[in-house]
Amino acid sequence: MESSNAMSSLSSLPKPIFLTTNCRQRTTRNFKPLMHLSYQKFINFAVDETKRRTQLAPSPLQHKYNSLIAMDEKTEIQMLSFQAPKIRLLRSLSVQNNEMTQVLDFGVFPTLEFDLPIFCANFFSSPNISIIVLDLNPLQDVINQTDYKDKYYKNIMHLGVKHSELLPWGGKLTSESLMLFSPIVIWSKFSPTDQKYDALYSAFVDYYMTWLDLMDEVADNNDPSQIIINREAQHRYLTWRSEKDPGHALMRKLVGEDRAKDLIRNFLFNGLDELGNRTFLDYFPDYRCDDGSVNNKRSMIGKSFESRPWNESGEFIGNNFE
Ligand code: BLA
Repeated sequence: MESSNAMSSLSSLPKPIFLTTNCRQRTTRNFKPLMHLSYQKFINFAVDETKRRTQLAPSPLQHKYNSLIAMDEKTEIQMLSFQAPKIRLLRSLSVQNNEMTQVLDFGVFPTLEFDLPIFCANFFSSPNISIIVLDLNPLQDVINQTDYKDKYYKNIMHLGVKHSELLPWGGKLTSESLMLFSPIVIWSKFSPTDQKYDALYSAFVDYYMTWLDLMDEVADNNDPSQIIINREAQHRYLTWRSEKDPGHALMRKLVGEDRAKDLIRNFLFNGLDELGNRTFLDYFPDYRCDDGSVNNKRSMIGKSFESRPWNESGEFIGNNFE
């Protein structure tokens, strides 16, 4: 229900007129202030805090991916990317349309020596609805692999309990997404209000500080077999999200098919070409059509989990995929 509302507010976007990758080219344009909700504060906090904790350097991607004006001429897309000794890629993409849409896709991918979770903040807001995913996405299966789950999540379960009070479970979602979520995931949908915005910022700060603490604490693991495991886990994650992420339809509407494909593959989920060569169907064979192509449904199982499928101690309690 909500998803069709979210998408219908986008259907008025007109056809392509203007597109640039250089932010300086648009400085003479007169952009009105955005609706008061903005995710810029989140990005500033994360970048400043990361700089305080590690040597953050611009990523080679920054040169090509920095700023775009969408085809409607009024939606701005800003991109930032960095790297650091323990960070393969920190990247942020934000979409700001002063009339209706604010989006943040902020992710941090560890270097391959570390099996650290992936920091994931994906927020979509229109005037009627905000759709939120905030998590430290696990690199390993946290439903069956308790050693990995205990290593990273046992001591931080309180975060999920605390922040899901004001940002409660958003109801049924694409069931396959659960394989990428941790027991502390915040998945929520609500009407945007100042109170929710503040709650989200507070959760973002807590989750991000926690990720940075994990980064500080994690020890190098130069065991080649562990690095291979970490590489494949990141590659599988990137493969899933680059093919099935729910934001793709909006990206295509904003910047067109080719540009969206490039942003998704080479910026948002960078590493697809470098970290492995298995295909989507190698990892997710259930999506194979009879003719060998990838089923374009987002979910083969459908939507599940009306309520939070993790209990407060991090046990998975959502056995019913219905
Ligand atoms: C909807 N985004 C959603 C939903 C989820 C996510 C769970 C609800 C629909 C569903 O059940 O799939 C987010 N899903 C995730 C994330 C992971 C996942 C982060 O598996 C990763 C592990 N959202 C964005 C961006 C855009 C965006 C960048 O993060 C747009 C550029 C838009 N998300 C967006 C829109 C919807 C949505 C428009 C509603 C449309 C829909 O449900 O299809």
